[in-house]
Parts: sequence; structure tokens; C-alpha cells
Amino acid sequence: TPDREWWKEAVVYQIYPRSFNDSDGDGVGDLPGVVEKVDYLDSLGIDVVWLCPVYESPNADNGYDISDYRSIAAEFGTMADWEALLSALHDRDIRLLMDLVVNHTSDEHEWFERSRRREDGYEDYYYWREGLPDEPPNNWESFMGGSAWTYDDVREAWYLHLFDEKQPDLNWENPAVRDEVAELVNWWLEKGIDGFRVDAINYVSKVEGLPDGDPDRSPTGLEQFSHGPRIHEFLRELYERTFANYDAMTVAEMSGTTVEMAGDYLGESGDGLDTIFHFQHVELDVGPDGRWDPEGWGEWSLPELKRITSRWQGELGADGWNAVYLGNHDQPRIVSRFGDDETYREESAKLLATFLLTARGTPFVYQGEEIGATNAEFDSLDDLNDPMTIGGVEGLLADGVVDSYEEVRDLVNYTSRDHARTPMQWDDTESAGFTDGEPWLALNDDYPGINVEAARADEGSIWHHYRRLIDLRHAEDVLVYGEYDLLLPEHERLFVYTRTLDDERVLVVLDWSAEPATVEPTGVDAADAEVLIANYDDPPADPVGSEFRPYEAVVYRL
Ligand code: TEU
Repeated sequence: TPDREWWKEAVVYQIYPRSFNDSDGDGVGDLPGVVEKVDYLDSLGIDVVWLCPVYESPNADNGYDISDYRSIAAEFGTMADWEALLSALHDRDIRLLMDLVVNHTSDEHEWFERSRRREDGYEDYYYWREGLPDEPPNNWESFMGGSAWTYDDVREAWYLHLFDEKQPDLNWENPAVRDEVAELVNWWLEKGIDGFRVDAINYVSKVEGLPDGDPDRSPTGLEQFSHGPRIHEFLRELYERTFANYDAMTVAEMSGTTVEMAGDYLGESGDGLDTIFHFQHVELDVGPDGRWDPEGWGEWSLPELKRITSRWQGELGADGWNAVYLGNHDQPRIVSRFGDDETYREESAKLLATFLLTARGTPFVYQGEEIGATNAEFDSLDDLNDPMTIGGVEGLLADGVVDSYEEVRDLVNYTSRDHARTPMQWDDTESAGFTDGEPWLALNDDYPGINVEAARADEGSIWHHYRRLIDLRHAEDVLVYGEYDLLLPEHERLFVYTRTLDDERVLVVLDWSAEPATVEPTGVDAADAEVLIANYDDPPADPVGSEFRPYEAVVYRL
């Protein structure tokens, strides 16, 4: 059995503050708006809030471009508002994770301003390269489309940005940069927060000399800047100088991580990180050329999802712990992607919740998932806000891969990061109770039917299913610490697993499809099974040999 830790037993709820709740009518969610909803969070039963960035930022990437790590953006409120949120959460025994974005800063950060002017001590805070303004130093591409280099007219040199041109990459090779990062992390930990979600941290070490990348890879350069040669050294050093000295949880966002790599990052025997957001399951349905490949997207198979999930569930080792998620602010809505947002919206949203809350690892619920929020529709480029989507589409247009937005509209309506960023749907009044003003991003027009108020009024709703599952997880140690074993690995429609802790055993049966499916004998004796939770009335009493209905999800105690 793994060591007991509060963060293993916790259920985390992710808040995208811009879209959560607006208290002052400017159309942008804010910190007092979150405070107003702390009782709401408490009633759902969650233990931890991960708050996406609320720091000062010119918002080229909605706060992931930070211009001052130690201040709150005016549109979100003041430091006093933030402190009020921290105490409102702590008063209810809810902990707070902040977002740590230190692969890059904003180009409006003071460090960059000084660096581009070659001020003493700041010259090497970023990746600068000399050269002619018409020839970037290498062939690396940015995640936001186009070259990863921009020529700066002030310094008359190129700077590297793996994301937007307003997000220059910090040069972690420079010890002064690592000092700055450790200081700001400790500054926040001293304010009493409970940990960090660590943004895009797999990119902080780049191959020496910044060599060209394989031109056939998308984005080009990935193998030169992801999980680079000094990453473990940098992360271990940061851990020892910061997190190790606090009772803090860390969840590191690291695309490209396999379960084999994870051991070197996690726990005391690795770099000291607690958990990782890997990307393997959210890359299943992406085309061969990446997320904006207009060909070959949208298909994923359950056996493959099970294979990936099961490797992480079963093979992390004693020092590892999973972070379990299906959606977040960078991904489409989970019911539209992994479920069925039409005929079986209720059933499939409850099935996804059942998976999230009975898998082994700390579950992350993204705002709106608890009401089964669906993808929106973006009819033109003007309806979009996300720089990654816009950059992706503009790249395809510029390269002549497509001739018009219409040709990629279906892809955008499948995968855009904007889906998850439409405002939270609180009730059926104008603007869904999110704001008294004009929302910064259009609401999904399904809010009159899909909203928190309606869901809470209905005992059979997705919302109440989440609440009951969270209660169940809190009550049953086996759901937290129990070993995971997959049954029926090749089944096309059923995802069946057990969780086992000493003599406690739970069986989870998910018909992850729109068709009925029968559980064939698996070697598990379930004749006296007790139903702990189900998303249909009258679930099969003895699951083995029984037929499950579309998206039926049942948890049994054996
Ligand atoms: O996202 C990082 C991220 O998703 C990439 O690391 C990922 O590897 C890439 O999209 C390829 O799939 C984080 C934030 O969550 C996101 O909102 C920010 O835009 C980004 O970092 C930059 O800070």
C-alpha cells in the first residue's frame, strides 16, 4: 500500500477564473466571483481548487503570459481579494493550488524589458541569438503556429518562444533565472498556498546549441526542446529549494511523458514531483500531423484508451502517483469527446465521472464537467479567442493546406481550446448567471437547459452523480489506495476493472459505448455483489453474464 498523503485522497476542481463567475459586470470572471461560489464548491465535496493564472498579464494567452508573478491582474481583483479567497477556501478545509508558469514569461515582464536592453545581469535571462532579421536561428516551430523565433528590434536579435511571440522562453541554463523561479515559488508557498500545478515544465531544458529539429515532426524541434538533457537536474534543484520544505502538492504538466519516463520525475527517488499530467489519452484522436492536422482526427478506440490508462494505473511503481483527468482548459469538453453529447449526454457524462472518480490517482474535475457541459460551435475565425486555435488555423491557411475556415470548421468544432473556456452556466437567466455584462467569450447556447441551478434541483442529475461519487471516494479507501486490475482488455465496448485493498474489493463496469454489451465470465466471482453507485435504475445484480445498457456505469462491492 502506498504511503497515505492528503493529496492522494483529494478530489481537485480546476477553475478557469476568466470564465467562472463575474462579480462586477465587466464580462470577465474574477476572484470575488470565485469567493461567491466557495459554498458551491463545498457542496460538491471537492478538497482542492487548482486556480489557473490570475497574475498580472497582457493576456496574449489568457494569463499564461505573466508580466508580474507577485501581483494579481486588476481584472481579477486585488491581492486582498486573493487572500480572501484563500481564507474562504481554508475555512472550509479546501486547499488551493496555484498555476506556476515558468517556462516563459510575458514579453512585458520586467526581466524581458531589461534583457532586450542588455541590462547588466539580464542579458542571458532568455534565449537570444544574433543573425539577420530574415533568417531565424533554427527551424523550430511554435505551438501557436509559425517559427518559434521572433526578431526583436530593440536588441536587434532573435528570441525563442515555444508558445506565442509574447511568451519568450526563460533561459534555465542561467543560474540567476533558476534563483528567480525558486524565490517566487517560495514567496507563494509562504503565503500559505498548498501547492502548484506546474505549466509546460517538460520544455525548460533545451539541447545545447539549439540544433535544427527533424523537419517531419510537428512541431519541428520537439525532440530538441522537450524533456531535454538537464530537465531532471533543474527539477530536482527546484524541488530541494522549494517544495521539499513545505507540505505542498505538485502536479506537473508534461506532454510527451510515458510511464517509463515518469519514475524519474516522481517521488523522492525521482525529482520530487508528486504527480504528472501526461497526454497519451488526449492525443489518441489527433491526426498524424498533430492537433491541427485537418486529416485523420476524431477517431479513438476503447481498447487503446484502456491500454494507455492501464499502463499508468498499474505500472507507476511505489513512488509514483497518477493525476487522472479527461478534460481541462486546453481540451474540448469531455462529454463531446469521450461520451455522447446528444442521445446519451446524461448517461455518458455520469460514466465519465465514474471513471474519473474510481480510477487510481488523484482525480481532476474541470469546471462544467459536473453539469455535463458540451462543446460549442464556432462559425468563423472571429468567434474564436484561443491563440493556439487561431494560430493553427492561420498556419493551415498560410501553407495552403486549406483554402478557407469552412474547411477546418469541423476540426475546430471538435478540438478548439475555446470549448472549455466558454463561461460557466449557473442558471437560465441572461448570460447564464455568469455576468451582468457582456461575457468576454460567447456562452454556449445550450445554457437554458444545461446549468447548475437546474442540475442541483434534480436528484438524478449529472451534478448529483458527481457529488455522490466524490462522497463514495472519500468513504472508501479502496478507491484511493486499492490496486488496479484490468479485466477484458480487448473488449471493444466494456471497460471493466477491479480495485483491491487488503480484503476489500470493488468492481467497476463501464459500458463505454452507445450499444448494449454483456460481461463475459472474467474469473471474478460477483454473485453477491453490492451496488455502490449506478447511473441507471435497476442495474444488473450479478454483473457477470449480464447485459449493460448504453453508457451504463456501475460500481460494485465484491
Ligand atoms: O499548456 C501546455 C501544452 O498544452 C503544451 O505543453 C502541449 O505540449 C502542446 O499543446 C502540444 O500538445 C500550458 C497551458 O495549459 C496552456 O493553456 C498554455 O497556453 C501553455 O501552457 C503555455 O503557457
